[in-house]
Amino acid sequence: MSFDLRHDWTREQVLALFNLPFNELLYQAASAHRRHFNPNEVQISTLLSVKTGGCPEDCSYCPQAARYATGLNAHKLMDLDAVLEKAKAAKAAGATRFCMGAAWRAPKDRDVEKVAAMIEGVNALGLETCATLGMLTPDQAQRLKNSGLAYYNHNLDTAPEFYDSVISTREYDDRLNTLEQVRRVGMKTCCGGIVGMGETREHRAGLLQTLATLPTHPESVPINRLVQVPGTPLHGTEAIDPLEFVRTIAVARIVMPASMVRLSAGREEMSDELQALCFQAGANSIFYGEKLLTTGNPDTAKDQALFARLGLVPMPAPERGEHVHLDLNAVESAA
Ligand code: SAM
Ligand code: DTB
Ligand code: SF4
Repeated sequence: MSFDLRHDWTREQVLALFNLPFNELLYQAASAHRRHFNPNEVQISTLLSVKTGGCPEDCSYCPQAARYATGLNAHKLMDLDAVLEKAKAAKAAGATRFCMGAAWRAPKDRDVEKVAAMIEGVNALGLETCATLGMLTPDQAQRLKNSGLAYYNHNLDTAPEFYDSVISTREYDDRLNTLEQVRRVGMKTCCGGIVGMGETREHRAGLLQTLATLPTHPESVPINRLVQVPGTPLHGTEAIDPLEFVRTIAVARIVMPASMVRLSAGREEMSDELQALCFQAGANSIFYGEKLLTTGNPDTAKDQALFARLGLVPMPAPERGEHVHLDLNAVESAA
């Protein structure tokens, strides 16, 4: 085990990292990044909402909660063939991981059967698979593992002490329990949170400390910047200072140095310069494609231009060792 892989971070130590002078923090984060990764490679994931809206939960950031009038068109679980068409397109565009999201509190067993077929189909295309379906029973976790699911995304979202002001229909411990079921059957965890929900720096430190003291660090750590959707209770929240967002990425990189830190939701509102700072701070994964689940994401051409400007290249899929290709030639002149 690498000397910097620790599971004993205290809240004070994580907060002390947040409080470092910006340049020192970025230097430490960039150093940790280089110890574990090629700093010029970025892992590319594409998201698909396979079941949209109509969710019974009250997550106050989420446009898919049925109780908030967000104008979203709900959609039942997609057909297998339609999902595989989207997965093929994602692969052709250069993604190595395909993440299927469903607006469920928890799936029914018959839903899991249908998603298992999607996972088998996506795996057969040569993509890494990820799913985010809500809370899982032990048997459901095992069924997904048996279908070949590599990653399960289930976020802690925020610090334990801020959680109750964001969600009331599900406990923090429920989330920890689902993560335990996922680990127990040998799937990798994708687990992070959202910033910009009105939380304090202490809360951000609390989220990262909780993640970094799980029995194993989540292999992927999505850091989402709240996408403010009209109709959700968090619409109108004061936006997080962009440099504080960069600090959050940097601290995530230092405390979970061998994990993929994903610059997730919120990129559409970020400048190239802010994203470049996030990559400098150790972010090494993005969602690629015009849509997240229900909200927008930068156009692929814009991301290709950003990669070309920064000399970033897509990270090959680990276990397959395939080299992926984003067509950067078309945009080289923009660099
Ligand atoms: N329903 C399942 C669940 O909650 O676990 C899976 C889908 S849910 C949409 C996945 C994650 O998306 C949430 O945990 C949250 O972190 C993120 N998310 C949802 N709405 C968001 C928003 N407006 N801005 C940023 N992240 C958001
Ligand atoms: C994660 O942490 N972020 C993604 C993924 N996991 C499933 C979802 C972001 C959703 C943003 C709001 C939307 O598009 O609905
Ligand atoms: Fe439902 Fe997931 Fe949205 Fe919460 S985050 S309302 S559980 S879709």
